[in-house]
This record gives sequence, structure tokens and C-alpha cells, in this order.
Amino acid sequence: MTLKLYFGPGACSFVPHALLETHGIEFEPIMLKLHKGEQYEPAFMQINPRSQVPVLIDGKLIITQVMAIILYLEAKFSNAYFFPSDPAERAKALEIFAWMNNTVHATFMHIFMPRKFTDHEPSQIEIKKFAVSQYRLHLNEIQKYVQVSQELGKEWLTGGSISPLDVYALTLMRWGTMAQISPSEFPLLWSFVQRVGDAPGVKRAIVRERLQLDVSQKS
Ligand SMILES: N[C@@H](CCC(=O)N[C@@H](CS)C(=O)NCC(=O)O)C(=O)O
Repeated sequence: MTLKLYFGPGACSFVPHALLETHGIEFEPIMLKLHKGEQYEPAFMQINPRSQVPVLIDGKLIITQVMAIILYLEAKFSNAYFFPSDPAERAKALEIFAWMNNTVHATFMHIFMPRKFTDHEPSQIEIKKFAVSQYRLHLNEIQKYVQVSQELGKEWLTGGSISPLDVYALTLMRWGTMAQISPSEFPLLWSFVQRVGDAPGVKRAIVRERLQLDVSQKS
């Protein structure tokens, strides 16, 4: 039975989307236009009452949350590379993955959707401003992970194959440009992210989602 992935262009669902493409796993992509509020339509809310992407459907199984989806794919497609197999290296990779998901991603939500944190509009402006400064620190930390991996001679963040960390790094850098953080502030991270975007599976997901990596001039 074919997997189904609900995704929003440019959203965190890009992480499972690009990994499914990278590994040539058959799936049906289903696009939701988040800016049009399609995640709040009753048919989708029956699938995910939290009104969020990504959602992966495998038969009767409905999985939400980037981390749960990625770990499910890793367990199901055991020949495909997601994380290192060495226990210590795997733990360190999962540590960064969890931080990207629960901290960097969450910080961006304060920039992109400050209304989720207060309905007081002047406070929303303050929340957003402070979150942009925090987000820069996070991008700097990701850039350091790129630097360390390159010093160790690794092609990608966890070794010789693309992992969810590389694709998340691309997504988070791209979101930074949505917050008017210029790629020129993070030259090493930016050149890395462009290389990730050129990897064939990642590129297919970029084309399907019609993404530009630097949107700082658009908004
Ligand atoms: N913790 C969740 C976060 C999911 C999330 O924030 N999804 C966003 C896109 S990046 C979304 O669907 N937002 C729509 C909304 O909240 O209205 C995960 O890891 O999957």
C-alpha cells in the first residue's frame, strides 16, 4: 500500500518529503496550502486535529510530528540511511535533530506565527523581534555543526550520506531568509545548504514544492 504524505510548501514537512524522495520510497504527495488555511478544513482536521503538517499515512496508521515520521521511516525501510548505526554517533545525531525540532523550529514559530503566543498585537511585534535575535544564534550553532563535520572530512552532517539533519538545516536556513536574515551572514551554512538542495532527491522535493532557497527579497 502506498504511503501518503501531507505537506505544505516550505514547511517542516519538507524534511520527510526530501527523505522519501532521496530514498526512492514510493508515496503519494498531498499538498496543503497553509497560507490559505487548508489545514483547518474539516477533512484534514479529521486526519490531524492539530491542523499541522507533516502527516504520514500508512494504511490505517496516521503519524504526525517530524521526528515520529522520520523514525518510523527509518524502522520501516531499514536499508535506507537516516542516522548513523553506531550508538554514540546515533545519539549525537538525534540530539541535534531533537534540538532543531523542539528549539530552532519552535523559535521560528514565534517569528512566523506570533499570534499563537499572544493576541496582544504590540507584544506580537516584540516577540517576533526577540525571536529573530534568538534565531540568528541558532543558525550560528547549525553553521558550527557544518564546520565541525567538514573538519572531520564528512560530506554531510552525519557522514557520507544525506540525513534528516542536512535537510532540516536547509529548511531552517531558508526560514531565516523569510525573517530577512541574509544568507551572507552565514556563508558556510549557506553554501552547505545549496549543496544539500542540489542533491537529486532533495531537488525533486524542492521542485515539487516550488521553493526558492533565499526568499529574503520576496517578503
Ligand atoms: N512539532 C510539529 C510541528 C509541526 C508544525 O509546526 N507544522 C507547521 C508547519 S512547519 C504547520 O503545519 N502549521 C500550520 C498551522 O499551525 O496552522 C512537528 O514536528 O511535526
